[in-house]
Amino acid sequence: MKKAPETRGTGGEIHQTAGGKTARMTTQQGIPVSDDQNSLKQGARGPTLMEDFHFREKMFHFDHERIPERVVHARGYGAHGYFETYDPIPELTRADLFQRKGEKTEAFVRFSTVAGNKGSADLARDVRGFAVKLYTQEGNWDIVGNNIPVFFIQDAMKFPDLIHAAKQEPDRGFPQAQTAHDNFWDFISLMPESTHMVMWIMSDRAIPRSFRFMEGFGVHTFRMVNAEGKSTFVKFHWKPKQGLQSVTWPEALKINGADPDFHRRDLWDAIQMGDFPEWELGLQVFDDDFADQFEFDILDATKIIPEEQVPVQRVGRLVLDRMVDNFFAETEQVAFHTGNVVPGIDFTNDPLLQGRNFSYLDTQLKRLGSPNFTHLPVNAPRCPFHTLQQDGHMAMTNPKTRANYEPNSWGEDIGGPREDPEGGFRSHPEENAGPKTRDRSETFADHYSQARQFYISQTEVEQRHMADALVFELSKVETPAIRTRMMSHLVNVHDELASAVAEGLGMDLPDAAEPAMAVRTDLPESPALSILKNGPESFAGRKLGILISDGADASALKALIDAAKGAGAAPMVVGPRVGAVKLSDGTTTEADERIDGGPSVLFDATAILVSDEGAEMLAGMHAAKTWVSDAWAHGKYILCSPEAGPLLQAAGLPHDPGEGVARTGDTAPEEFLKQATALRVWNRAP
Ligand code: HDE
Repeated sequence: MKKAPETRGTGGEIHQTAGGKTARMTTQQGIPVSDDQNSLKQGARGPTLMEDFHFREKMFHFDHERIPERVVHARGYGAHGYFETYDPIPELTRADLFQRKGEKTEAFVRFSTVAGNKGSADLARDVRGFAVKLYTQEGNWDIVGNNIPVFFIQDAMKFPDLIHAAKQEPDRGFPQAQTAHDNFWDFISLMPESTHMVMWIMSDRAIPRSFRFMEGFGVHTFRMVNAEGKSTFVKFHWKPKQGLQSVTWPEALKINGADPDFHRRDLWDAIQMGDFPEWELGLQVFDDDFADQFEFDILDATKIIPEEQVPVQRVGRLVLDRMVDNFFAETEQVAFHTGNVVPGIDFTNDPLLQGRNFSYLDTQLKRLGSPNFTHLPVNAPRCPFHTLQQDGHMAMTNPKTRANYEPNSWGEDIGGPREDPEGGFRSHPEENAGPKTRDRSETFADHYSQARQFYISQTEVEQRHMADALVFELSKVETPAIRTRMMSHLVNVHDELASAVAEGLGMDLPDAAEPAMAVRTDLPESPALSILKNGPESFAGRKLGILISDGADASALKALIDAAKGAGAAPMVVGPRVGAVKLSDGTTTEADERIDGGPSVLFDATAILVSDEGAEMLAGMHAAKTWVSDAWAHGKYILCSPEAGPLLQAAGLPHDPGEGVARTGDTAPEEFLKQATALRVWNRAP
């Protein structure tokens, strides 16, 4: 029988090793493979033979590639980096990583959404996970936080209910990665304690521009304990050096279609370009006296401590400078756990934190399938570690000692590790007493005052976005009684917000839900809670989309690209084709994206550099018109060449486009980028 013609490509099978030689393909057992294209058959058209161990092993392994995705935070993206300590803080904590100025501690961070499945889109309206693993010299310390400093519920008992309500409804299996459905709002409207969190998730915090432009929070109150055993309360903050930035909801909807991996790609691009994102670790430090006189309970995870009341003290910086080598090995298998604390860090009795400390090990065992998940490189400590734990599935680092028990009378070499009563982790000896009870403390009863404080701390634009978000979400709720119940909580938060939402829904304002405690209207505005009041100081780290056509002014294009790079931004050229676009001086340039593949919604600011003929040609293209009309409608800053007129008009822009639209002859590229630091012209943005 004739052999089928060779179908192998010329590039795919060449795999270079570090030494420059092509690596020889083998099975998992190291047996060299002669043919990876065809299974072993009895005759070319005959049955496949059972003895084909290569086929069997390959298929067996493939069939077992998937592990259970995380029950929450399934969709995530991780990167490596380091934490660098500013000044030592031994007075606060004995934690080793804070003892030496300039010390660098290896770090791994995983960002995530909460509700969506692993394959869901990045721009879901959702909380973002911000989980940091610090591989310190005294063990791994995980700060498993979010980009929002409060949570929906006060007691871990309600977590499964919250997540069940937020995820797809169990009978129909949808909606995916959305809170805009009956079950979510049904549960939320029956849980007044979630009202403060509702304000945050209905704000633009829930649709960040990227991971690089969002804050992180440890949420709970933790303790720091110094060498003398003195404990101080602490809340953890991650402050992005890039400034805060979010997108708007109409943009989020479009981004999810144009690039469902928008946040992943953003982090990948930035790190590959050497533009390493940074956050400063901030501490809000306070003592028992403050805790006693503070308006709310510091153990209640639905409350913040305003930064204006307890300032955030910056003690180090986190830099992400390396992407993973392999997504599965690192990002998928990384196992965070709130219980991973080091000497000098300790817990409080926050009932949410206590519940979390119990939960995370279960989820890791379920996902990773073995109690030895700590042997995986991404999870293993970087400092020496010695336990007497042994065996189990996939044990890779069993103790080498004779003794696998303790106490033992074996000598130093084979007697195994010994406890360290002085240097080992010791829990803060907090005294607790009281009856065994399922009560919730009365100090947790105020559910609306800080929700109101959050609302009044926003700019008008942000307040409008919150009202719009509530109208969008509640419009997707099919059961009127749920909408009404939810509205009854909003009435307690703020009249203006409640009225705007009621109007948007076309319903009358219901009576206010009976608050367990009177709503405080005396809490002052906290500017730290607004995104727009904490935006970037420059256009650095942002993306500029430059739409060009054949005949575009070559020198204007070069000047703009140079200026953007000089400002630390990433210019991207969008053209009618990705291949050669011919410029005014006869040279050609390649576009990074074709117009429909690189819509303006993907960029922070835009430029339209076209020739007379180019403008006419693009004015007849739907994708080009949408590119321009979206840039306009989304309030983007736009720099255009004088020839762009016909395209702007075809896209429906007014003759005098007003603020935020500059012309290349009148405005230098550097000046334009300075203006674009404001990111949006809000009076024309959605
Ligand atoms: Fe989590 N959470 N959580 N959570 N959480 C998980 O652990 C849980 C909570 C957070 O990138 C799970 O490894 C309970 C608050 C992040 O791998 C699970 C409660 C905050 C991540 C779990 C909470 C978080 C998780 C699922 C209520 C912010 C992703 C997969 C008491 C402070 C970590 C996993 C990563 C993941 C339990 C509430 C943050 C099931 C029981 C509050 C960032 O163990």
